[in-house]
Amino acid sequence: MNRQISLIGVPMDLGQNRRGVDMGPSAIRYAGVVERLKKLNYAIEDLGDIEIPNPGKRPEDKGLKNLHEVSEGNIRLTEIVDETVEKGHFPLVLGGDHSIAIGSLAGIAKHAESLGVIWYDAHGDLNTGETSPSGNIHGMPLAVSLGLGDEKLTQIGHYAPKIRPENIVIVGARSLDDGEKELIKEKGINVYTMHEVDRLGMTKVMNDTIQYLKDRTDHVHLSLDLDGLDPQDAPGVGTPVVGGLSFRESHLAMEMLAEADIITSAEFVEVNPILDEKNKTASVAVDLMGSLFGEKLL
Ligand code: 6HN
Ligand code: MN
Ligand code: MN
Ligand code: MN
Repeated sequence: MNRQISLIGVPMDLGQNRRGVDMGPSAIRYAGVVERLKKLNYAIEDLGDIEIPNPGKRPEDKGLKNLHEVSEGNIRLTEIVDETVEKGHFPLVLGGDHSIAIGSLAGIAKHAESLGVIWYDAHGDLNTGETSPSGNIHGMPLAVSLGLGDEKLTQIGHYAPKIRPENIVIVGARSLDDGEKELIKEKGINVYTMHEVDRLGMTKVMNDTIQYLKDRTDHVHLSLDLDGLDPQDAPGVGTPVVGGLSFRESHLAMEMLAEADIITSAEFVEVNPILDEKNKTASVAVDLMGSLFGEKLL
């Protein structure tokens, strides 16, 4: 594992409707992320929070809420992630809503021949303006990274697409919109829904995912949406869905990724302290980061 980590806070809440997720980076810092990773002997550089524009009053662009502001914020994030990878550091991005994966992936993808992505989420985030039931851009970042959707998003970094559909593995899905299901079938995207996780067990799901991505990619980005976990374990999220991955399954997944040593960048998103219970969800995020970066029980 890269021993130098750059923390990048992204107080973005314009990709969805619930206020408060812009405080996610503060909540995660408060839960002790820096101390936790330092204890594991990493050199941590905290770059602070990037500036997110205030929501504009202009009418919604083609049904995409706050399109201009989400685009601007992601352009900034792209630059910082790009510089971080350039100087040889591991970018650890703290959200903010999941629309920020657009910028994370745009910043990383130019450094990879074949970028892999593990999308740990209750949702597919594969909507476009046409298929979205909400107009919320946090439901679109994976489609955007495939080059689908509004140019203000797909052309960030001045190239598209950022990833190939066969290099994506979604884990934990249990709420997919009709258009997303069609896209998954059309593009042959790998999805371990909760059904597969229950049938196969997390050990097999992660073993297969790791082997699959090892064989075909040179960088792997972990995009972990806290709503991938069950709301009992991670209540502080804006779009909770029952029947999710447990704290234990998630730890196992992170430990297996640490052991395989394949993750080269990561983001933890959708932590909303306003909806949380005593910073529980931010603490879970930090616990999972501990495991991802090599913490062991014994
Ligand atoms: N997230 N599929 C729904 C939508 O509005 O597109 C929910 C998206 C949730 C997105 O949790 O990152
Ligand atoms: Mn705000
Ligand atoms: Mn998501
Ligand atoms: Mn989600």
